[in-house]
Amino acid sequence: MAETSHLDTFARDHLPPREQWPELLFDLPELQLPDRLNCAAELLDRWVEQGQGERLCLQGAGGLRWSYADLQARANQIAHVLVDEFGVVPGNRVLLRGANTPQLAACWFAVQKVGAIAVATMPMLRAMELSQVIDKAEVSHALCDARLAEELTLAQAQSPALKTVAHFFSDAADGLEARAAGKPTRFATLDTAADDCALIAFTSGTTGQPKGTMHFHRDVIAITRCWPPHCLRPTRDDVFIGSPPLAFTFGLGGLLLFPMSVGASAVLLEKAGPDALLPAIAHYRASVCFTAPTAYRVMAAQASAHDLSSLRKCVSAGEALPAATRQLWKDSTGIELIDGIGATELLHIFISHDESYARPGATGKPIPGYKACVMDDEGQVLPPGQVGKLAVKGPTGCRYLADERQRDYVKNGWNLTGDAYLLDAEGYFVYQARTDDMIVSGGYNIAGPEVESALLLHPVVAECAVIGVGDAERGQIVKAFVVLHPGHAADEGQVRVLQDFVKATIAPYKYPRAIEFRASLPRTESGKLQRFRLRSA
Ligand code: 3UK
Repeated sequence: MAETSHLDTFARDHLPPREQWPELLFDLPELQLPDRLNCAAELLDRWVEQGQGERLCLQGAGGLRWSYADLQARANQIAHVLVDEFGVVPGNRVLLRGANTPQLAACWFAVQKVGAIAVATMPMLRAMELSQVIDKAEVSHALCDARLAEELTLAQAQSPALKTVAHFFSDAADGLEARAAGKPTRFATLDTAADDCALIAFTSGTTGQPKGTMHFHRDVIAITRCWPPHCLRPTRDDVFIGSPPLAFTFGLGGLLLFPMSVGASAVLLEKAGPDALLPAIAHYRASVCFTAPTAYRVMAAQASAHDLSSLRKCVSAGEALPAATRQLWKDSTGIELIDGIGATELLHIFISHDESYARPGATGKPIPGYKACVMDDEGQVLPPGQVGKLAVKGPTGCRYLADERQRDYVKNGWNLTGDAYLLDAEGYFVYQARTDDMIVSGGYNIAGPEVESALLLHPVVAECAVIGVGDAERGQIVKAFVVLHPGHAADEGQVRVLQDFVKATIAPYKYPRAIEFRASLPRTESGKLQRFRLRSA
């Protein structure tokens, strides 16, 4: 490890022991990075130094347009506030809370510039969840959108580690804008070690205490050199847009790091549900879109009402992309979706494809820089065609902040993502289910998402979720929760129609023996189905 520039050594002190890290691969020439590296210097300062400061960088609500130089000036002023007024020292953890806005992005870069560690949190988190994060990461400072102040104030009362909270979007005399206004627009970005921790991202885990994943400056740059140039191939003229929060590493990469790595621009939307995203694509003439599979499904139905002629590339991640959704999107826009599986533990996407080798129903192939295989429970690599555990390694990997669960995620140098996959004969990785979501019914192994994909092919089905429920005779039976498109009967006849449809689409033993109609399905803020909530219902 290079000599740290962190005066507060909390992150290094709480890394997992070296022997519990995954093996790291830096085979690609573009992953030969220097020992000293600050991701803000690379992604932001570099453009200004190269005379590109006037290029458009970020757009936000109210016609806001910031060039690279504008963003740099803002981030520099906030960096001065952090250091001069709040006494932030390198290595301190700074919590960020806000909807996606250019202001939040400026805060993120300010934290990087002073060599502190960004702990971005999902806007919907409540006080109790914020306190867990603050306590676990020993967060000392926070920058918070004033409109989301309340829950953080409640959390602060519970969590004495959090000393200072500054609000942005506030007219208060001690608000962040007022404090930043008089500060110099120049700031010398700290020369951090490439393996100094830059961010701690908490997983959207569904059970137990949240896990903090530690990522270095080197990791932030590494992900910009793997998936984007090989699968997305963005240009400096692209306009990125999408829904994932910057607190979700899918959004951080897709809406901030990737556009800035090529000198392109991004639109940061505070509200980016399917209904808002389509008109925004038209309004900003966006060319690259990042969102979840369910959003593409909803948007496909409304696409013809909007001018999407600017759109060039569409990326789906967070959940498996059903073949039906890929087809719907292609039919309504002409665009072949780029699917990719990523994980907070690996920072971003590691198996994906570009439009030329997209295969319906498959996630793709390991992207350059990463290796993947499918293993059995003993860690033996399985031959193609057999379902097992997905194992991955590459330049990034899992390092949980002081967490025993490190031993579950990393085994023999491989990251085990918790997904059941198979490798097909052509080298494509085909998603089956989360390992805990595999259904065993009457001796058959059934992957819930495969049954979901079949149901989604039926025109009355808007959304669905499939789980296993206990059954005296079969151990488990397949149960589907179905949201119908408006105007369709939720009755016994419909149940039989859907059951027969699944039997005719995939192997009949996989059909849902039980079907329950729902008005909506439980989802996380990052768009993932919460099957555990259906199981306990
Ligand atoms: C699932 C997928 C099938 C899979 C993420 C892109 O989702 C992200 O991170 P999380 O930590 O969840 C990781 C888990 O989500 N998953 C994600 N993408 C896909 N399953 N197909 C996909 N395309 O179970 C994985 O283990 O919330 C996604 C980039 C950054 C991310 N953090």
